[in-house]
Amino acid sequence: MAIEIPSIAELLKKGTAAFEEKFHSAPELAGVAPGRVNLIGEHTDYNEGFVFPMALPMVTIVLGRKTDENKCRILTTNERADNPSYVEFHLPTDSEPLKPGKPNWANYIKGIVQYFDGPRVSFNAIVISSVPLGSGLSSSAALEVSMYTFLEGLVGHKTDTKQKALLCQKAEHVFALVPCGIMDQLISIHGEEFCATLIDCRIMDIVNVTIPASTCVFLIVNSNVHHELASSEYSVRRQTCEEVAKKLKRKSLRDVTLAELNKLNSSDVIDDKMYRRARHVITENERTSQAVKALKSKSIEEFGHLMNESHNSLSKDYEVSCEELDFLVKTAREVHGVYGSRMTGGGFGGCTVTLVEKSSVNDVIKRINDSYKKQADFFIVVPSAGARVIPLTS
Ligand code: GAF
Repeated sequence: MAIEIPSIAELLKKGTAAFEEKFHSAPELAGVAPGRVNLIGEHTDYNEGFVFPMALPMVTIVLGRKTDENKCRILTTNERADNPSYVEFHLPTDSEPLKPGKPNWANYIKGIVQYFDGPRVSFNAIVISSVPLGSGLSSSAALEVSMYTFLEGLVGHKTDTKQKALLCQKAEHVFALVPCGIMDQLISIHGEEFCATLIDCRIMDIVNVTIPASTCVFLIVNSNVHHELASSEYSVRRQTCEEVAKKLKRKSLRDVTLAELNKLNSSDVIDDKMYRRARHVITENERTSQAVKALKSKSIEEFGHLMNESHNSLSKDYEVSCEELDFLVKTAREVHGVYGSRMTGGGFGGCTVTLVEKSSVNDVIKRINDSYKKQADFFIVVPSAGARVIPLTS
C-alpha cells in the first residue's frame, strides 16, 4: 500500500499543539515549503543545464511567533533529525555572525537566519515535516525555504524569489557544507499545482508545464538506504564536470556538445571516467529538453523512455546509482503498465520515480514488496504548490 501523505491542515494542527506545549502561547503563522521529485535532468543544475522537477504534496512547515527577547528558539519534531531536537541562539550581528555547529539540522535554520535579507527578528518556532529526511526528495531545501518563508511572514518582507533561492542555497553551502545546485530551492519556491517545472539553471528561467490529465501517475519508491559516500561523491562529480569544461575553455558543460567532447576524448586529454561523467551531463540536458517536448505533445511513452535512458546514464556513465536503486528501477520496469522508472535526486540511495498506469500501481508495489530485500516505502504523488505563508491567528 502507498503511504497516505498527511494534509497540510493535519501538520499545522500537530505543529500548533507542539508549539503550545513548548512555548505556552499560540503560533501566529507558518512558512510552508514542499519537497520535490525530479522527473528528469539529474546532476545538470550545477552544470548550468536544464532540470524538470515538480513540487510534492510532502512539505516542511516552520510555525511560530515573534518575540522581543533577541533570541531564536526552535524545536524540531522530526524524529530522524540529530540531537538535540531543541536549540537556542542569539540574533546575528555584524560582529557576531552565526556559525555552523551541532546539531546539523539547526545549521539550515541558522544559515537562513544569517542570510535573510529582511529586518532581523527573534522568534519561537517549531519544525514539522512530511518530507522523508535524506531520501533524495529535497528535505534540506524544504527546511531552508520554509524557514525563509516563515521569516518573510513574521516581518512582512518579501525577497525576490530568485534571490531567495540563492540565499537558501548559500545557507546550505556555508552552514551545511553541501555544494548543492539551485534546482531544489527554485522548485520548492516556484512549484505549481498540476505542473512540472522546466528550469534553465544558467539564467534561472522558470517555465511551468501542465502535466496533461492521463490515466498515469508518478509513484515514488523510497529505497530506505542512504550510502555514506553521497556527499563526498557529489563534490567529486561537480569538480570533474568543472575540470572537463575548463579543458575545453568553456564556462560549464552546458556549452559543450557531444561532438566536442568526443574530439577531446580522442586526444587523450581526459580519461574514460571524465569522459563518461561529461557525456552524462551533455546527453541528460538533451533528454530533458526532449522530455518536455514529449510531455507537451502528450507522448507518455516517449517521456517514459527518456526517464529510462536518464537512469541508465546516471547508473553507467555518472555512477551515482547503487544496487538498491538499480534493483527498484529494474523491477518496476518489468511490470506491464510502467512507462519509465529512474532514480531521482543526488543518488547513492534515496528514491526512484516511476511513471505508471494507475491500474498497474498495485502490481508494482506488490512486485517490489515480494522481491526487495529491505523495506521500501511508496508514495503516489501529484504536482503541488510552492512555498507560502499561512496565517494562524485571526
Ligand atoms: C541534489 C542537489 F541538491 C541538487 O542541486 C541536484 O544537483 C541534485 O542533487 C542532482 O540532480 O539534490
